[in-house]
Amino acid sequence: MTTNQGLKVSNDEESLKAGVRGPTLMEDFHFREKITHFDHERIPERVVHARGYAAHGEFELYESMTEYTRAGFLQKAGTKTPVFTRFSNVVGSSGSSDTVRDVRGFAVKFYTEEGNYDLVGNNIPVFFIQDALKFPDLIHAVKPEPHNEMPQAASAHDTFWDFVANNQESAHMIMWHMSDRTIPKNFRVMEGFGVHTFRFVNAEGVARFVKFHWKPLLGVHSLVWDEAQKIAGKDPDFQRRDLWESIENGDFAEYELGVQMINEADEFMFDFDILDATKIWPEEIVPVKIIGKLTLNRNVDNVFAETEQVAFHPGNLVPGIDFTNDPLLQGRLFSYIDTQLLRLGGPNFTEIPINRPICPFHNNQRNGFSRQSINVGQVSYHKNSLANNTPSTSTAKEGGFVHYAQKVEGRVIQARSESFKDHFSQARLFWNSMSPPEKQHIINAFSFEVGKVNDRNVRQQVVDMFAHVDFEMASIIADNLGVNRPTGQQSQVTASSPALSQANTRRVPQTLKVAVLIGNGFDVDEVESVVRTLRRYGVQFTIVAEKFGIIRSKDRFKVRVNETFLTTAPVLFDALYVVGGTAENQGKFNSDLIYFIDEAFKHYKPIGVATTGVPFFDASSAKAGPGIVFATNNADFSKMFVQAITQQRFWDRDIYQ
Ligand code: HDE
Repeated sequence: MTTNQGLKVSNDEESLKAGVRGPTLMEDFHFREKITHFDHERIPERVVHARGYAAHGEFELYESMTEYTRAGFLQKAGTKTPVFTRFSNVVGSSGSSDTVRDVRGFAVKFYTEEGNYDLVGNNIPVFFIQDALKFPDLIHAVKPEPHNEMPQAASAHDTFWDFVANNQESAHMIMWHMSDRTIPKNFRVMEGFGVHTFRFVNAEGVARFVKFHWKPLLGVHSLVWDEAQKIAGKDPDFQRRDLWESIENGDFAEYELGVQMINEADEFMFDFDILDATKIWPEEIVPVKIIGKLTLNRNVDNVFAETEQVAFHPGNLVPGIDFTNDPLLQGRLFSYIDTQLLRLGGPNFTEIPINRPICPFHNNQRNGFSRQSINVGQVSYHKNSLANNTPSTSTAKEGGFVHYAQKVEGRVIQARSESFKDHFSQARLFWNSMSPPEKQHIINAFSFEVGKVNDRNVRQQVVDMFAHVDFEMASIIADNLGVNRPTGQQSQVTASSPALSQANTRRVPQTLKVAVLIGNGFDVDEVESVVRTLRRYGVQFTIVAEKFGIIRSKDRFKVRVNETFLTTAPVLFDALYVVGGTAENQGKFNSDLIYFIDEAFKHYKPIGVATTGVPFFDASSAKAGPGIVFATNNADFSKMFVQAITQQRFWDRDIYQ
């Protein structure tokens, strides 16, 4: 151990004192250096997206995109680009909980040979507002209320819903916000979206409008709200833990990159404005072309140095990718560098290792707080002759970034385009696209969120607003909230977009987590064969019992316990395997095990019941039906159980029977 000056330290236990019971001395430089550094350990958290978690990985291109863009990392199939991806919650402080109802950030930094390219997206394809000028209002409304700093990490309060009702451009985003998308199960099973319309520009200078999508290979899956709330207490780190552990286990998070493209000539062909960030381009109208894969395969070494200090900026582009006039995007181009200057203490944050490009970089920027580079030589200006006019600029052919020569015209004006004024058609398209259980979840979410609003007038305004999306939905919500049923007209849109429903997503058993609830006296042959099948399908299992240590089967076969009924919880698993046992069919063991069954049943999860597990199942409030698989007299039990696990939720289960 040394001081920061490199001096070897002889004592790190006692400060320097005048006598063993005397006062501490000012001249104890080691004490002062250590405490001073500690006092300065915190930096301001991000004003939004404060709670985040990140991992390293790579992006591999499937097919050349030369026809559409000159971006170097999109030219040759097979090209691999290192990436750093940070997922985040928008509203909560950095110490809040993972599973709250919130939009998730999905920010990817590509370290390309042509410089860093940042795709700073969210897990929802649209946004609350259309113009960046309104961002501080939105965030002030959704953050904890200023007079009492409550509630933390939640949109269920008066100011947020007052904002919504009085800023109706939020309608489409609110439908997504009330859907299962804002309670993703973990980062590995959520989509990502660039949200804005960008441009691809090819070597000939031909441009196309483009939207970016990340599609998880495991499908899109969510928690149920009761589960999300309980996990927030049982394991506030649920989603970061999942990412960390999956990567440690070699189960890398994988997402395919898709692009939707529209020719410049077709800009006005749609019944929405393609520059409006409150609109999607339905995939059925503009197909998503899959062009590559992101794999997150390495955890960070140090969360502060990497995850906290990473600085994303939608303005970090490479040649071949450019902006559009989306007014939300334009505003972001100012905000991100501005916020990094405060958060990271000056203009040299690009020199922090996680932010540094992997390609060489040279310019005449100098000095500032915490400068790392030692720039040599006499010259720090352009143009010059003393250094042979270096660093020199590059032409487009040499790889220089040349802004797309977009034609602009018009009057300087503060106004919203007429084409941005339809707020309800796509909100209704989203509603039309939901499966019946998804619709019910949206109604429940509205009833919960707006039910937390104290002001009756705000409740009424919300109900009246969402009658424009669906009259019946708003009427049910009105009844739940104890306000008047709405009057007014619902949108006439009848179209739907199947791609928006999670009911149509991919389902695979790999990496799903099963709790094996077990006690002494189980049947080893039966359990072993099930566990073998789970392993074969990549399903993970945890042995959960009343106490840590060893559990013994009827014939004294030993199993080591991983978790106890106390240290874990049913909400932390995707499915249960109820083995029970014979010896302990009484007291606390019974009631703990039955609690697990009741919870998993209520959360629509698969439950496999071993022969020895039947008495426990019978004693619970769960009933036989969808997703409940019994081993008794069932030669195909293991297979059927894995099928049920793969299905993940059984929405047709009647949990109120
Ligand atoms: Fe951000 N946003 N944002 N945002 N945003 C920030 O930058 C901002 C928006 C997004 O993991 C801040 O470094 C404005 C849309 C992500 O580090 C800040 C507007 C989308 C992250 C900021 C938006 C995003 C941020 C805070 C309205 C999806 C976290 C700290 C025009 C496409 C990145 C920081 C990370 C972070 C401003 C809207 C995504 C203040 C003004 C739309 C994923 O600069």
